Amino acid sequence: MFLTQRLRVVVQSALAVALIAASAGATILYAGVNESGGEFGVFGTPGTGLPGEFGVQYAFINEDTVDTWVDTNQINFFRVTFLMERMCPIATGLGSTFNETYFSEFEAAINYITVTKGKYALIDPHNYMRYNDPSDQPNSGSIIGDTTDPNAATTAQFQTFWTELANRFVNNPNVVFGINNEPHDMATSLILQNDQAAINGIRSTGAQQLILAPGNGFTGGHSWTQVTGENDDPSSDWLNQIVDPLNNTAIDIHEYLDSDFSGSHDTCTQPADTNLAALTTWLQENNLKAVVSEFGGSNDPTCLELLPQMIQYLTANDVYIGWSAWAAGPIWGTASACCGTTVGSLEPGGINLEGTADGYTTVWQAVIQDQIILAGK
Ligand SMILES: *[C@@H]1O[C@H](CO)[C@@H](O)[C@H](O)[C@H]1NC(C)=O
Ligand SMILES: *[C@@H]1O[C@H](CO)[C@@H](O)[C@H](O)[C@H]1NC(C)=O
Ligand SMILES: *[C@H]1O[C@H](CO)[C@@H](O)[C@H](O)[C@H]1NC(C)=O
Repeated sequence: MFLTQRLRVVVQSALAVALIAASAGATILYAGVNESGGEFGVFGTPGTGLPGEFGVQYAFINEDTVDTWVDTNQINFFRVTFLMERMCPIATGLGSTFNETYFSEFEAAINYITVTKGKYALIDPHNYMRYNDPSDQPNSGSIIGDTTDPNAATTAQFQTFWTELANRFVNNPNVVFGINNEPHDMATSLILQNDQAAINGIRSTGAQQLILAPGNGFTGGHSWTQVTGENDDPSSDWLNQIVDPLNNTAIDIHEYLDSDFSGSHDTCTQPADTNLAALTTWLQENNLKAVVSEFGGSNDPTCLELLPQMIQYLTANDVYIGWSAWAAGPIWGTASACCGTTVGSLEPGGINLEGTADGYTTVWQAVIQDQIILAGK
């Protein structure tokens, strides 16, 4: 999730593509939510909230609401966020030296989801492909691999980091590796270079699990074939050059349905079928799959209409193999995870700012729950 006024929105020329009939075979393998919280508590002056206090400034999941999601809502996929500056303290830098306390807290959440509950967990370094200053995400911190920035972590360090992380989960088939959250405003060729380094590191351990590779422009689906940022090449120009010896890497897509695709407004005006059409064609032409690991909407009637339509579009187009909504998590309180200030989060049993039921009731149960159609089910 990003907070943006800066996101340069290039409204897509209306590429009207007919919706494929909803009866086409569903190929959704993963359906679920984000569990956001491991990256919380760092906004302010540089260093704020680092390393942070577990359970106070950051936390990964509530086990009892994960139980609700799995046992009542029948989802099978959780995207679990963490902060790279907590996993790899700035003093020792990005690489194989982890903060073992933070890692074990994160590992406990992943193991609860994947071993205790038997579902899938997507590991999400929530870092916008930046490292060393998360105090004003998504804009602070040095771009990984930026050779013009003497403070930047190198692509080789990023590969070392992913090699270590993958090695720790190599024997857990229910783990999915997300290379990074929402790269933006950097050379698209460098995103490819960093993605490839992560894939090389992960595969060097023998890990065979699915990897998700992000593109530029906050990995937005609507802008996949467009110039984003100041002058950055479209993701579509570079991301089809990824090489995975196991052919098990999919594209990681985020897509919000409000006017500027930021997820900050409480009305939805951007239908997914037209906005994702060019991406869908690119995926088909390049024999690639995608997971929409972030999307969201409020309980406004416009969102309650467009959200289920979006999932229906993903279900009807076999290049999409999964989705996870933004967001549940243990420490949202009454705050909204996206989409205006009054909806609250998707955390089961929560309330919003106004003291009424949060988005779990008014969005998830209202319009998303019925859209879970998994392949083979
Ligand atoms: C490691 O993380 C724990 C938990 O957040 C924290 O208490 C500790 O100070 C951290 N250690 C370092 C070296 O950052
Ligand atoms: C790679 O995977 C895609 C999509 O699953 C598939 O269509 C393609 O044939 C595979 N290519 C190889 C070389 O296995
Ligand atoms: C999942 O959580 C991350 C972490 O904050 C967030 O950026 C993202 O938007 C969320 N995705 C969805 C689909 O909710």
